[in-house]
Amino acid sequence: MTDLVQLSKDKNVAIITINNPPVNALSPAVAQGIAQAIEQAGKDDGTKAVVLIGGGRTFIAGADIKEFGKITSGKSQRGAGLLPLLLQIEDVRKPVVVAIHGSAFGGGLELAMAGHFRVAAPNAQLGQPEVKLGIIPGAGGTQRLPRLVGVAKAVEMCAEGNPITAQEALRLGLVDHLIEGDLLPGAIAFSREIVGKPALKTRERNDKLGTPSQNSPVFAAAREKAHTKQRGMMAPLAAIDAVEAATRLSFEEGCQVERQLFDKCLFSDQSKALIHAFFGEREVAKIPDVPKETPTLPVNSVAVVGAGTMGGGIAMVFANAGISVLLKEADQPALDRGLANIHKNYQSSVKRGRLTEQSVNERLKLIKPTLSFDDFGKVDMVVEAVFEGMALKKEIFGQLDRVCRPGAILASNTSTLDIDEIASATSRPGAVIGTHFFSPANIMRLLEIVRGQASGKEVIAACMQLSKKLGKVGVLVGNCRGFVGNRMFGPYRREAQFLVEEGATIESVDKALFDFGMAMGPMATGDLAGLDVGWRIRKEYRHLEKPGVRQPFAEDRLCELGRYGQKTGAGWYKYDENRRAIPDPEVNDLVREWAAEAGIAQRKLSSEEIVDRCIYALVNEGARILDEGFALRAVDIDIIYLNGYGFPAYRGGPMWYADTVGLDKVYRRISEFHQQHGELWEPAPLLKRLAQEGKTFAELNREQAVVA
Ligand code: 3H9
Repeated sequence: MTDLVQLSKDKNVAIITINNPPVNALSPAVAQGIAQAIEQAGKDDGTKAVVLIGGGRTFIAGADIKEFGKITSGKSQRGAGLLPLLLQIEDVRKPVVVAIHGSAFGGGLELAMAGHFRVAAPNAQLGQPEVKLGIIPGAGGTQRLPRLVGVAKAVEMCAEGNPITAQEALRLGLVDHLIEGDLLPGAIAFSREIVGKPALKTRERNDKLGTPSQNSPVFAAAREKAHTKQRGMMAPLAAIDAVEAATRLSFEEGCQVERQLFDKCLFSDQSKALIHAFFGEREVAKIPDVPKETPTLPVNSVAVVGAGTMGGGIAMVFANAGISVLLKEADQPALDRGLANIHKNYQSSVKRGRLTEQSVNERLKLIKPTLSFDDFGKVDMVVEAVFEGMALKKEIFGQLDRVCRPGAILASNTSTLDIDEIASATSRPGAVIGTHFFSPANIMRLLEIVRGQASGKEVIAACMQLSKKLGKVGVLVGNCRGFVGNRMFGPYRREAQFLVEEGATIESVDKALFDFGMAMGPMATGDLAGLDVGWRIRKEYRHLEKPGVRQPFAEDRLCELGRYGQKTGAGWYKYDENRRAIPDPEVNDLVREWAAEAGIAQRKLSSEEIVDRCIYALVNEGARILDEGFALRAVDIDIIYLNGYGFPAYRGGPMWYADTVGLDKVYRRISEFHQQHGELWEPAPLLKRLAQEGKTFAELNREQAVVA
């Protein structure tokens, strides 16, 4: 036995405990340890039953994801996997009771299903989340799960990847008993009760597998859903195929189909990208000069200044996390409008079944409207979310400096303005930081945490920790115009406009990027966010534009016509009363006229060029940001794009995507654009260097990690 797995005994019950912190990942060594323990317990005449349990905070969170990279890069061999171990457990002639707390995910649930009985702590979660990593269950999960929970639920769990609660698992028959109180003694007592009762092998249980006429609509509906909700992803469809195999073939044949599909997914670019995203999401929490041990400031109460769309959304984010919020506006009508919006948003969650009336009422009670700064002295943190104007922000921060207690965090939700200048309005710049939420704040997962020159480490650590509590992915960025996300989005949307001005239709630009996997095309995104936002910023910064350098104009012209996007019922598209986009040929004609006036030659543009121009504009700017040190690692940029800009997760983010294309190729293409379109396309020096050295952004991540 290894140190990772211990075998002990409580009278006639053998106890196998897995200890592979932090999440008991089922590495090959753990699997080997379990196999040895099962063999030993099986041979021991004094053992009447076996309890298999996880030590520490969880059962088994799945196979060791790090192993997958070793297999696909050829560093280790893909052996027989876990299947033989699971057969060994199922075949042992003593009942095996699997005791679950924390998470039984992926290979963890697959192992649990090979046991003869499962008991669980009430707060346990069970799931097959593999599709979120671009793979499918690879140890019989697609074959055993339908045998325990039925085909429809198994398809849903394997194709969508969301976990279920212990209570639901009990109802479905995935768990046999819930144990209140201490799990191990409860599991031992349960195992004594079932000694002598029939111990069924899951793989031989066929009663829930349904008939072809019952199953075929289930699979058809699941495929349709996968095509819309997990657009472009191969793993969900493979998972459905594998579960379907369980209903048509023997268990052994089904496992073979599962294995083939698993391998196909594992070796795909999609899975590599999604695994990159999984580890990336955890990597961004690691800040070299703000280590885990950094003391943090508690955030148990906050105030939000501004009850507009962003301020109201941010107040909801805090209330959703159980944190009380003072919501301040300048006058009663604005405050009333803000509160009405919050009520409306919560009501729509109730209508969609996402929240109950009761939980909404609890959240609403946490939001305390105010017109004054009177109670600001009591809060741990303030988030300013007023109109984007430096003078106003400085006035507010001056006021906050006067009213907030020492030690309070003073944060701005600015999306572009200089945090240091904002901080200069206070006597405590160390307390000032940017917390850039994304709209709709209560939905989007990204939180850019903007570090000013003086931002204190404990302030940074507190905001990073807070992001987790709020259910957000916090990414630390530097203080440059637009920070990381919007700074890159500028060139992306600029190119989209250029393409339209050069002859592409609005719809073809959106379609090409939608087909690439973006949640929305760039023109539709502009209409959603409001075209006037960029127009105002461009007007403010016009003096910084270099003479002779091409600038897009179509969007400014649309704004001059009052076409601000969805909010005015028209922008690049027209909108009906349900805010559905309707192509507007008039706009395409107008752009053609304006282009003719400006002397821009018209041509046909392929979807490949559309994608390259827009996505490589992101990559080139991302490389500059990295070089200038405004993002810590390339993966930080990827995580920003995956969580705040609708970049397809299965492409891993813009920098990872560039790696998969090959940086030499990307560099060559950008150089072509540079020649054709001039200085806006000058290749970023870092991209040039990596391309010439045959390196990738991912390698740079690793080099930087070593330095850190
Ligand atoms: C699978 O099982 C395939 C099978 O079908 C078999 C095929 C043959 N492996 O998330 P946290 C690390 S595929 C390796 O911060 P939390 C994680 O990187 C797998 N490492 O904690 C982090 O490391 P660090 C299916 C893993 O409490 C640390 O553990 N399973 C794994 O917020 C703590 O993680 C899944 O997809 C792993 N499986 O959340 C589940 N899991 O500290 C993936 C975690 O160095 N895991 N780590 O940054 C999760 O969803 C969450 O980690 C969990 C805990 C909910 C369990």
